[in-house]
Amino acid sequence: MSEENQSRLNRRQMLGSTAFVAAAGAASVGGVLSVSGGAVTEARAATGAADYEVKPGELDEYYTFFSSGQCGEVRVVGVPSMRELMRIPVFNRCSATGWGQTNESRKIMTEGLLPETIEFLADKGGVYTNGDLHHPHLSFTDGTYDGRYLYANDKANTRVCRIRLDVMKCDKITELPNQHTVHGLRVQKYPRTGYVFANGEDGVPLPNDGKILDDPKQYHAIFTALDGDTMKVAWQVIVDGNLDNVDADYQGKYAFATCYNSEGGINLAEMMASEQDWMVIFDLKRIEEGVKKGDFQTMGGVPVLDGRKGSPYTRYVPVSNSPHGCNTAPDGIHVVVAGKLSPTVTVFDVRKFDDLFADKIQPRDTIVAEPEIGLGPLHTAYDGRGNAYTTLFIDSQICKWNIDDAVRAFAGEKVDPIRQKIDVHYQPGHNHTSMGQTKEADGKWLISLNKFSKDRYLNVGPLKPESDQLIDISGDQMVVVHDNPTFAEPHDATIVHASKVNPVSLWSRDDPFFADAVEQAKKDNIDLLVDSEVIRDGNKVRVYMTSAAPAFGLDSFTVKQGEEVTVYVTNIDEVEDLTHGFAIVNYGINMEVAPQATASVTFKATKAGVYWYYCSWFCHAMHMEMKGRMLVEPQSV
Ligand code: RUQ
Ligand code: CUA
Repeated sequence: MSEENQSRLNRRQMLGSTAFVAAAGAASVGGVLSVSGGAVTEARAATGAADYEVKPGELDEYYTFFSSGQCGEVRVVGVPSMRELMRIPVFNRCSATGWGQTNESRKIMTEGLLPETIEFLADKGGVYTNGDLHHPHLSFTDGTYDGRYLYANDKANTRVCRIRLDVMKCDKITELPNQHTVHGLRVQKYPRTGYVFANGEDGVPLPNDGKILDDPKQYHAIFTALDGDTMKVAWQVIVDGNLDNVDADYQGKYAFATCYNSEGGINLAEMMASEQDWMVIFDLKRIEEGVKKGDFQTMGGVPVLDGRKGSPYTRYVPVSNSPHGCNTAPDGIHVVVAGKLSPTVTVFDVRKFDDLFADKIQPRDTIVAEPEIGLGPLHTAYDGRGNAYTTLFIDSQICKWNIDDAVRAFAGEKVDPIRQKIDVHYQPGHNHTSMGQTKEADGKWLISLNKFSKDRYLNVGPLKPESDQLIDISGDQMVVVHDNPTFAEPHDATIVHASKVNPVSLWSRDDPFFADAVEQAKKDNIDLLVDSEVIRDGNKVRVYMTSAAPAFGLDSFTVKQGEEVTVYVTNIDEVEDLTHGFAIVNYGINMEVAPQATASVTFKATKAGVYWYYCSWFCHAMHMEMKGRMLVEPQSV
């Protein structure tokens, strides 16, 4: 740490960080203007506490889409209240909604799997039951969110998902061939999404069929671009090293990824051996031309180009060992790569990438700043006023620094880019600003996603929650205004202005989500909104019933032991927020049926006897009575 930073830190510690910040805030009461980094902003009053409170009945200004790590779902949270609004199951199974059990969800979970995975899962229930969802990112049009989709990765089983933001349900899951894990995920920002970029982290033999095992020289990591509209793989590129995080420019020309393990090692010592790793830059036009020219091998049914060092498709820029975060600034010019093991961040200027690919400059010539900001820098967020906010994992702090000042300091001027450091509790990974990953960054809020909560909350045993902290960044000084625990393990979050997302309240009857059920009903001459009927089709039984608070269309239905039963429930209530459920006691079945939706589940009636089914989502004063009986005749009868 520089002497100046040290004295800054000492001074702050002397004052006590909270008292210092409160004092700084108090000075701005009454709308006093303060000047910060050349930008004049009206500082928020006092501690900001009055500003973050969302009173009962009031709505939040932002949606925040949180990942949930090894829980495998996406969580929707309101900012600034930090209230959890919804959970969207994706790679997990969900007891409340029937995700992983309904035919509609199972189709989404299985149709994008590779043939070998379908075979692998055949005796395991047909679907993966875990996922590790790290990076949720919305679709863009012209540099900002368009409210269509949210994409996210599954690090555990190498999948990419898409969530429809109109109904807040996952509608596509694609497993990536050739690749072994997908870690970083970002989307094309311009002209639109477009591509979804998925970083392959681990290297394995290609193909990974057991013929090559303990020969790490023949392991390769893969970079994938999916088509965000079809969710099919557009192309893949073989790279050197392990890809970590990825981002894209605002021009639609390049994607770039941090890359560790340039050594090609297979254990910690080997992976950390050399002083430098890389940022890898992908030239999208050249890659598309390469695909057109046929400069690829087809592997796993997709075009795979060779993008290893020396390839025309990529450039490898040396940066300090094991870089991590990779974040494009809303100015459309700067990209910040976090040093992790180095106390520095490296700032690139995307305008120099054309010259780099034209071999007019050297890789390191694309770097325009490299400020030392603190220990363990991981991820960077932006306020749209020229400032960057980088998490310092080891220091347990957020460092606010000015990009232009860092560039000037790199050019030799005597200027300290650091504006402020604030303690967070504890060990932050990602951080995020409101709209900060778009060209519409508004500089109001920052969330610090802290990996450890330690003593911050009531003790709940050896397994502790994580800790999210909301920080007001609208004024001259950052102020922590709220913190809350979160369950495993939100890696990442995207803060989106509420005006960008417009969900519906009722399903449309022609929604593709349950189109299969509608089609089957048509074949069976069933009007799903009217009829409740049992159709027998050989060894298969299709049970159609409506649900309208507080009754199902059928009081009972009868099947034979051993028959394959599909129950289709249609919620005919045309009422906002009137969701029904359908659960069968001792048959392990439950699903959500939201207003105007049809949901279906298929099972074998292996147990004879009387089985009550009931509505599992509270819908009416007589919700307890909303039930019926499945009568399973024993096989011998
Ligand atoms: S990574 S803590 Cu999975 Cu987003 Cu950086
Ligand atoms: Cu229908 Cu509860």
